[in-house]
Amino acid sequence: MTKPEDQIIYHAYPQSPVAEKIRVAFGVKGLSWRSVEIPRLPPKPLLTTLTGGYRRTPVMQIGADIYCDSFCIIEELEQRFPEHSFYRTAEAGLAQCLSRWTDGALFELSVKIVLGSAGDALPEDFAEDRGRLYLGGDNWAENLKKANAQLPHLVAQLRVTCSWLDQVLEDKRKFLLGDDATALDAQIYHVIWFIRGRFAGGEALLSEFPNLERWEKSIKALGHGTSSDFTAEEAVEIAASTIPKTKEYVQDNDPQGLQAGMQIKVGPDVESGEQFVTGIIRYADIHRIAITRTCEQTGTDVCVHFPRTGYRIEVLA
Ligand SMILES: N[C@@H](CCC(=O)N[C@@H](CS)C(=O)NCC(=O)O)C(=O)O
Repeated sequence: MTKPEDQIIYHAYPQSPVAEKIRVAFGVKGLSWRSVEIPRLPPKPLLTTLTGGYRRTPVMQIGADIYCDSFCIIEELEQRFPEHSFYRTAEAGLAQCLSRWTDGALFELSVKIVLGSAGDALPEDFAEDRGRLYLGGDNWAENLKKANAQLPHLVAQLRVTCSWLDQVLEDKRKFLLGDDATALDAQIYHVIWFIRGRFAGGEALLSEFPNLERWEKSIKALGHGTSSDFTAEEAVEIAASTIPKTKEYVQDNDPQGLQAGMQIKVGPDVESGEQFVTGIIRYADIHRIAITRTCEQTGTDVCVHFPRTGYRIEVLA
């Protein structure tokens, strides 16, 4: 049986599309995980006490190591559980490049369609929070109206991507890169899942693409691995009862001059005004930055991991 400090603890909420990306990734590898349901809106005190302020969804925890961002989570899952690799073809690097586009432009387009089509029907606090995150900070209300007015244009943009995917799947392959599911399936599927589930015109849009719909069924059939519920308090308790397992290492030639022991802050490289997380560098390489910080609630150390891609690091001391 897996020891408590080695269990995957997954902090997310059911409606989150990025959380669905990782649930599918769990399915690809057939993993078991503990599910902590977090609030959809801040404050999320039992999450941010672990992350140091990072508030996005999802976050994965294993013991006292905390993994922020779905990109970092997928990378960590691949390292810890290499069986049923997320990368079945020689084009792994190309798939990573593509995943940056799905996480950025494609996801943002789908958010605009979902928020824009819901318009005034969105609860005010939710509209403002997500508007600030995805629709340009202080200009969110104006941009939400714009998304509503431009809905046909936005849908026309997404329809192009759907047709590209449909074309890839035309030869009856089960998944995007062949008959085995890879990370790229999860990285694209969550956007389609979001559009089908949350955009009123989603079903009609997707019904134009029979190969894409068949692929959706194959992904659904993979499932989400095996999950069991866990409370946020239990998760914090696990972090407090162990120590971070990440080794201390900083790769040479870091372009930002990063060195072990430096105090830095790190956060999403976007203009959304999100809180950065402060800590001491424990691990840094081309792909990953991990910092040690003390959890306010327990007074014990956690190690918080972020991908380098899409994240900004500022050296404090
Ligand atoms: N680049 C991040 C994006 C995460 C993201 O934007 N998630 C959405 C949920 S789908 C979110 O955090 N929304 C605000 C929240 O949950 O508080 C990742 O891949 O994990």
